[in-house]
Amino acid sequence: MLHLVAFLLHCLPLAMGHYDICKYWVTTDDGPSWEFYACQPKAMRMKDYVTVRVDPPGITCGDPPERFCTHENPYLCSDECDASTPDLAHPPKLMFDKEDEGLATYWQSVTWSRYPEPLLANITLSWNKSIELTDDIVVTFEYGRPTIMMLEKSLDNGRTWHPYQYYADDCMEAFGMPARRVRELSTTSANRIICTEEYSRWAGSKKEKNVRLEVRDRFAIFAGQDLRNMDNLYTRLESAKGLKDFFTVTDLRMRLLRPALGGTYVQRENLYKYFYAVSNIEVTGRCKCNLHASLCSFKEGSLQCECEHNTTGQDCGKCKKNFRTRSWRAGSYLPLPNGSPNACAAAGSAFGNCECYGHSNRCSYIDFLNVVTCVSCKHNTRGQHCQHCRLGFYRNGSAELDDENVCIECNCNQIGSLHDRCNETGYCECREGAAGPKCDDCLPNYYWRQGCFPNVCDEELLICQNGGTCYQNQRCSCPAGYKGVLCEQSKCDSDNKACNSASSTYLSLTTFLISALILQLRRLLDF
Ligand SMILES: *[C@@H]1O[C@H](CO)[C@@H](O)[C@H](O)[C@H]1NC(C)=O
Ligand SMILES: *[C@@H]1O[C@H](CO)[C@@H](O)[C@H](O)[C@H]1NC(C)=O
Ligand SMILES: *[C@@H]1O[C@H](CO)[C@@H](O)[C@H](O)[C@H]1NC(C)=O
Ligand SMILES: *[C@@H]1O[C@H](CO)[C@@H](O)[C@H](O)[C@H]1NC(C)=O
Ligand SMILES: *[C@@H]1O[C@H](CO)[C@@H](O)[C@H](O)[C@H]1NC(C)=O
Ligand SMILES: [Ca+2]
Repeated sequence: MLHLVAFLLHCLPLAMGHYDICKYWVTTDDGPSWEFYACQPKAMRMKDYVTVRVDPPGITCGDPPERFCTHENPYLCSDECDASTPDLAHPPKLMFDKEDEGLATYWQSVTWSRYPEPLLANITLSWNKSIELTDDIVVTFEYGRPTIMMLEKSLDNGRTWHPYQYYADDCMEAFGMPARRVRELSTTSANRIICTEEYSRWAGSKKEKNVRLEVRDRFAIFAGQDLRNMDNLYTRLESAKGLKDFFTVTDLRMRLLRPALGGTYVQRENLYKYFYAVSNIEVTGRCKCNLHASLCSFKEGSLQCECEHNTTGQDCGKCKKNFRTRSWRAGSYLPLPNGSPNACAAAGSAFGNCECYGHSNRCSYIDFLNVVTCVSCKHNTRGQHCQHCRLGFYRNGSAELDDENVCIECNCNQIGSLHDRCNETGYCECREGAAGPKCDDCLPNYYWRQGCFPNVCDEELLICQNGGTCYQNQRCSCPAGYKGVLCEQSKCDSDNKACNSASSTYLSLTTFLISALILQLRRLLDF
């Protein structure tokens, strides 16, 4: 039996290519059974599955119709863009059509009639699916490449964006970055974001049309010039943090920041020759299925992995229901050459019958109790089956037991609450005077100051007397001559001596001031 399996493992990769199959039916002396492998879909032309958005509105030429010229023929401005005439229209979809031999079809922007205001356009490509790039992104510009542009990417369907590559005829001037080439990068900098001048210099608009994001050159850092040593690349993708994500996108955005100039400066008297025209955007990649699928299909407007290994989700990113005995894991390229499937396991299939709801992948037998129990429950769970929440956490009513979010932290206010436990709806137990689910509020007639204290004064019942004012419910600030918590006591009542001396000082001060005033008045009058 071992011989046969070994034979198959040895032969499959040669026959089938790398990581092409998820499972294989093997017949052995013990009868037929499945062998499972790490697997990934084939690379595809991703432009066939993309949705595109061009910004700002009105940036596409032809509405109203407009004339334009080319850099080769700047004074023969006979070309016309007219959105209402199919032959003369240049809508965004022409960046993704099949090019017939010879004639290029292209999207075109309005001309730079508003110079010196910049001519800006964003082209956003969305797949609603994680994609792993397998070859260069190649953008083809008719009539000259932009002198400044940048490429951005998103990994979360456009919620957040990150720079991918900068392009300029002068990187320092445009972006304050030194110009670099991908070929200068090393194994430790293979996912560095660079600014390149290679695709932005004027070379005649017919000669150099392409702008690239060099995926192959980055692969070559590990796999060698003709990508012969793919094993080394796969090993690196597995171990180097962030490297795999560098080649993964859900969306791409080209920010066109300055068109081709055809020379060193802009000719204000002929702005009809400045515009963007993109005839093709080639994106080659495969669906990211976490090495759990060899097929990816286009269903209901989106790409979807056809998940194996009892995984599910758009990217095979979780275990199927009832297959959550272990936590979900991505398949692995290692060990070479077939990788590890890291399949999800059905309850009962692995460790006797110990269900851990996916919060633990270890069970242990406790001899003197004669039970099997989950070990090191994760996601803040505890219990024999990781079915309870740890102290200080409570059960998330809208999550199932095998959900990572099943336990929510109580978050009791440390000062306001008696302890950090809470009840099943997240309510903490409050100290006297404290209130609210987390005990971070005070009951009425209490004020907060490192805990809740009863009001000393307020505007209703505990009013400061004799013209005193209540300071933050904590104390009355009393006028001279009064004291007591609510300024209810006259100082004279309680201590006559203090009272007299205070008032005599007061009197003599007044007398002094009046005398001084009279003195001043006399001087004025004498003058
Ligand atoms: C292009 O997208 C960026 C965000 O990445 C945004 O700040 C900018 O305003 C957009 N430009 C246009 C012309 O829509
Ligand atoms: C994105 O894909 C998911 C899963 O296939 C789907 O449910 C959703 O409707 C898609 N969204 C859009 C905007 O197409
Ligand atoms: C997935 O579950 C099915 C049904 O229990 C089983 O036959 C199959 O072997 C499982 N696959 C893997 C990779 O574990
Ligand atoms: C409760 O679980 C749901 C489902 O997983 C999740 O969307 C939600 O964020 C969780 N609530 C909290 C407070 O974590
Ligand atoms: C939790 O405590 C709050 C406040 O005391 C109470 O209203 C709620 O009914 C309690 N929930 C449960 C499930 O006991
Ligand atoms: Ca085209």
